[in-house]
Amino acid sequence: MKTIAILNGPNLDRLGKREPEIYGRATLADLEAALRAEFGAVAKLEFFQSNFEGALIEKIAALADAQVDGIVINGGALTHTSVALRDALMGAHRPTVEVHISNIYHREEFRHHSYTAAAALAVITGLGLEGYHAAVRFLLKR
Ligand code: CA2
Repeated sequence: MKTIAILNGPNLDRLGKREPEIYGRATLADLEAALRAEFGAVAKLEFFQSNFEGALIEKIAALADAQVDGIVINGGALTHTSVALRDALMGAHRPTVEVHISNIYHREEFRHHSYTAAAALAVITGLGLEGYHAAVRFLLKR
């Protein structure tokens, strides 16, 4: 059975609790339940959220050492700021899909650039939480 890690960065623990017009009403726990409902029988899913850049970097290194089969990452705002997160993903050499709930290209210009996208096989932006499902499906099929 393949193992797929689903990583969420800063403030995504607030999903469903604020800004529903941008991010919807579902919580991170709802997302985990929905992904487990769709993929739980065919994949081992590992969830991790942190508001700390270093914690995400250490998690990515641990996942690389464990040779995880795929990484789905929504780095939150770190997407647009963190060379360190990009280096961690680059160094992990694991198949990675970057997900954004909102369409970052419909938003402020500072969100249009992703430092981490170059470390990903694909970027999904604007599909809401469905983007995580598409990312896991893609990683399991390849
Ligand atoms: O659209 C996305 O998924 C983002 O990665 C979300 C980040 C944002 O900085 C990126 O530009 C795009 C922000 C996540 C904050 O999420 C919240 C959810 C509910 C309430 C407050 C923040």
